[in-house]
Amino acid sequence: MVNPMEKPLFELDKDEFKQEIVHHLRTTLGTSEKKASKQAWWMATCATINQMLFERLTSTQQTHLQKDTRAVHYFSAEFLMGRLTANNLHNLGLYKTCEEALKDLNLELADLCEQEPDMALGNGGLGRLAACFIDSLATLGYPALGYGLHYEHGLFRQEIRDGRQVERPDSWREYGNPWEICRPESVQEIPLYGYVETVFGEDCQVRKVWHPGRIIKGVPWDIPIVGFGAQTVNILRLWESRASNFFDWDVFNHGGYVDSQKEKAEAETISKVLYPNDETEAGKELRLVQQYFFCACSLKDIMRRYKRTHTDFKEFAAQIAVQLNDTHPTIAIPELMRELIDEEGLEWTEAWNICKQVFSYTNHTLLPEALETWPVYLFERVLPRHLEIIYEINAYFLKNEVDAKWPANNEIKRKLSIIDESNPRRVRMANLCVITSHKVNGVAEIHSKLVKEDLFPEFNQLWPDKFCNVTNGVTPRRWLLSCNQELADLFTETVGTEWPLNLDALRELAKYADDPVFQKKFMDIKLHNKEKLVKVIKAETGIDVSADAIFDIQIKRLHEYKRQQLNLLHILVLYRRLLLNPEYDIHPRVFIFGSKAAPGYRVAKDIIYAINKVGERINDDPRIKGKLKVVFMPNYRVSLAEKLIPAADVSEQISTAGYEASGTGNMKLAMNGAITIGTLDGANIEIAEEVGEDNCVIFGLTVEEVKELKARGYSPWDYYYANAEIKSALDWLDTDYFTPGRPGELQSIKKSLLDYGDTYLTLADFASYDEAHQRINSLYRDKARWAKMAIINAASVGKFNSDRSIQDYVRQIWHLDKCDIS
Ligand code: 475
Repeated sequence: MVNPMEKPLFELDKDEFKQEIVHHLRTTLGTSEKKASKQAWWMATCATINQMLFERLTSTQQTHLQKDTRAVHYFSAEFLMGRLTANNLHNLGLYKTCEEALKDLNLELADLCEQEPDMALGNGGLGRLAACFIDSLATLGYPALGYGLHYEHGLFRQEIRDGRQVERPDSWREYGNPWEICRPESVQEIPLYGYVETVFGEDCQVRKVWHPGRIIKGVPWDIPIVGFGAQTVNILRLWESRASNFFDWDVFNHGGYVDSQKEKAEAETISKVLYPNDETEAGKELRLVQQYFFCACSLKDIMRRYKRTHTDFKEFAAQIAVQLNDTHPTIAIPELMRELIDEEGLEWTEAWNICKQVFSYTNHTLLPEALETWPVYLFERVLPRHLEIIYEINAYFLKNEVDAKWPANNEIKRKLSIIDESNPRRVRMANLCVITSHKVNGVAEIHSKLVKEDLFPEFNQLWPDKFCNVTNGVTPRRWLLSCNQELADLFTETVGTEWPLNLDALRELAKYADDPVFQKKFMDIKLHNKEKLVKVIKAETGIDVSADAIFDIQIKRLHEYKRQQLNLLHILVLYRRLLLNPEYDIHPRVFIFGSKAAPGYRVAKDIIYAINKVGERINDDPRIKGKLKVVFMPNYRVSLAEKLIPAADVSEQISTAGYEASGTGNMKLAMNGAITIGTLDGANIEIAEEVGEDNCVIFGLTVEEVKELKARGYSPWDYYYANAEIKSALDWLDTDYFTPGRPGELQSIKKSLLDYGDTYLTLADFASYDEAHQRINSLYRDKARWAKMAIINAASVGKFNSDRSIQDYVRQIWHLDKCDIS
């Protein structure tokens, strides 16, 4: 059945599509139908899609140039794109046409899509948010560019060996990637290192001249970003570092082949790998160089494009908005100052006024270990001119803003200064962001409130209008239409074709929430998705699970604040209850985890090990009759999320209140009809508001209660001694029960929860979490009740469409106009 929603934009029918694929197989891939591998078929399909994509890309770019549109430039060290084939087909309105064309060739589109490696150019939430946002910007028809790094190796591939995480390199473009286009005509040269000279010019002006020690070449790769409906195709531009030709030749001509190779290797190192740290600062020189490299390339590119239609900088701030995705691209601020003053000859205040209008900053985390600071000595060596500019901005700010508001208050000056005067002195990137940006936003209501009140209270007093909230969102095209096609078809049948653009249209579904016929259709699809996942689980882990069990899913980066250890502790308690009482009344449950740990984060890796070891014992224990299963899915990534989310019954969102800025997996899971078990943290609060407290299961301490408990002095030992089940479960980890012959292997979990003070209040929330799970258990037993809850969840999450987030950014921060593409 052809989905009525798809109006093929390009009048290709199935047969023509088929001819094109075969044509590309022969002429682009140089093979034949008889010999072609799946990989070749996939590439030929992509080449066919690109024919249409490029046509729209060109018309979009031409129109933007002709109309001289204002655009937003989304600067992000990460874009977690995942796979693009299915997504591009859906957005072009050609998915079903392509599927049928391939069927005629005895090929499965879904199967070919599996050939595509994930573009894992990000760590987690922050990077995936950037990917959803550029999808929404194109869908809504806003002129926008994404700017980032063209990492040769994305986030590591995770293997599990004897229960432990092993990191393997990711090579997403080993055999070429059909979605990227190299643009040699837009190469940039980026200076680094060296020294600054003060010169007296012929015009009797004193000037700063930076004599760089190295020049690196930046090569842009464009990924076309097609909006749903394919009117607009924007660009994601990622910069690859290479040795500058100039340097190569110099050394090479003097016979220094080896030296020139070294130079080449060093230059290429900059965009070689993504730093695998999430929510922590890398603090490494290479990281600073990466940040500067992509920001400098992007700003030069912006200026080059601006100059196509302008001769001075008077219109610059009216034309250009730059959004800083966290502090990682902060160096763009002094770089734009430097370009405008040193290269373009503007006055300092002129340049500063432009910067203040151009930049805005999104904060994604309150964790102190994530707030970037750089040693001054490092800055001095790598970016000497930028350090001078930062000093000037700081002096100007402290004198004109801080001293004016709090005269002669050195304590406040010390706190707000861009320079932390401790030893060694450090540059605080977040302060530079807040001082420059015209808007600073958090990513969920509660988070934005904490940004104002706890993280930047004095800045908020100085500029109360600067701070705002934009609650995160996710694209329903990828996270419902594409990943859960059966459910998408049911929704289209029921409420019409409009919902992928206006997710609020799904509100209509609530009318059918009590209808047994609709409930059955809805739950049959869930069951079918679970059956598909059962096969994936078997293939990936060898574990047998039943689709009749409750699929309880926690998928996110591994971090103590996200509390995978709370989930594990609860599993241990359930297991013990079942051993003590084989009749213990629970509906069979499969606990599924997917998570990567930062390679240097010991406790996080120990938690992965513990989940696997506890899982092995539980999964093989005949005494509990399959009532409990624990599955750790290796190598969690976007494409795996697309299989897990449609199959989830329960969504675990159990961070300590006040620590998860927003969460976005919580939105994707609710959108696919999973019931949230969650704390009042991040966007969970807003999800609970939208779906109603009856349709999710909330537990645990609130932000205020967490603060009070910490202020009172929290001792996990109190809970350990007061709750016999907690005590038994934790003591169990000291034995060799889960690691036969090797006692003590799991002790670091217990240590972090007791000896090291349980920073994230796992034990304090345990009883409440356990009680919440008992509610889940009894709710699930009532099939009609559960179906109703699941339907209401899917019907109520319109707010969490990333299109709404983008509209909020446009209204509050970017002030863009939509642009029709002819
Ligand atoms: C929050 N990543 C989520 C999501 O707003 C939120 C940090 C340093 C270096 C590399 N990556 C990071 C993050 O800080 C991150 O992913 N933050 C997440 O941003 C989108 O939904 O609550 O934890």
